[in-house]
Amino acid sequence: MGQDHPDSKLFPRATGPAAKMVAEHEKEESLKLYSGWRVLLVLLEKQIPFQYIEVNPYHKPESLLKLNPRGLVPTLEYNNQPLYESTVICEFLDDAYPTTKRLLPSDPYERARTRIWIDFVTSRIIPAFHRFLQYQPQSAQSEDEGLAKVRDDFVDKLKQFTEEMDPDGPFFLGRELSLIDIILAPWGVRLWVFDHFKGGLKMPAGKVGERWEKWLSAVQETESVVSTTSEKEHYLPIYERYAKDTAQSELAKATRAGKGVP
Ligand SMILES: N[C@@H](CCC(=O)N[C@@H](CS)C(=O)NCC(=O)O)C(=O)O
Repeated sequence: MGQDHPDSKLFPRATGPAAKMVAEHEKEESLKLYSGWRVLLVLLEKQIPFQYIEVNPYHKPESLLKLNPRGLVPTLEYNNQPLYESTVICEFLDDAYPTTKRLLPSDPYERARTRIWIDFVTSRIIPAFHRFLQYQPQSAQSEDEGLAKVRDDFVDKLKQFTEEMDPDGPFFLGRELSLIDIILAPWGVRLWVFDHFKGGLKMPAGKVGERWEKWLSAVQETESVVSTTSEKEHYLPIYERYAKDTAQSELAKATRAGKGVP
């Protein structure tokens, strides 16, 4: 896929704090990450040395396509071997580098429960996020009703996720950030897109709403998240294309076709 992809001209590089992080990880390392926010957070949290290779996923370099036939990021190169699928890579890194901070619980039941909620984020929350963001009213009446429906569906998914959290937190499993927080973080910290484009998220007040806000604040203040966030002004044109349902990423196309995450 070349320069002619409709989204290839969107600002393709990290900006602000994220640009600094990219610059700090340009040096050659045997472990190479081709973009991807979740995996980046895992690498930083676990203090694993890595080389960051920034790719424009809409203008895919040959080096990425050689490693990952799907041409998606994140893609990891580990001892000259490829790995892809963000949740698989995140779990792999926790297994392959066991001596630093563990991101999955050691208790088998809690590990399995975490995986249920990792799957919930991928199979339920992210598709609902995109159905809401890409929603286009068919008529003046459906503007309110249709939007309310996709909003409620998304909020309902966030509520279900929140109800599973440790009651005190602030993170999902308790005091420490773990993999399940990282899995949702990239979408959590970009919820402002709904205020900007879709009239707000409207998470309910009360116990669940408060617990959700506590989780979100803790994630937003986490050093690895802060240091990998780009400037809002550069996210806006990207998200405007989603909000108008004109984005041509695989995820945008899958959402339009009523499918899940690619
Ligand atoms: N299931 C994949 C999804 C990866 C994915 O959709 N990546 C996006 C960027 S976040 C991408 O590479 N998009 C390029 C495209 O749509 O062509 C994963 O979790 O790794």
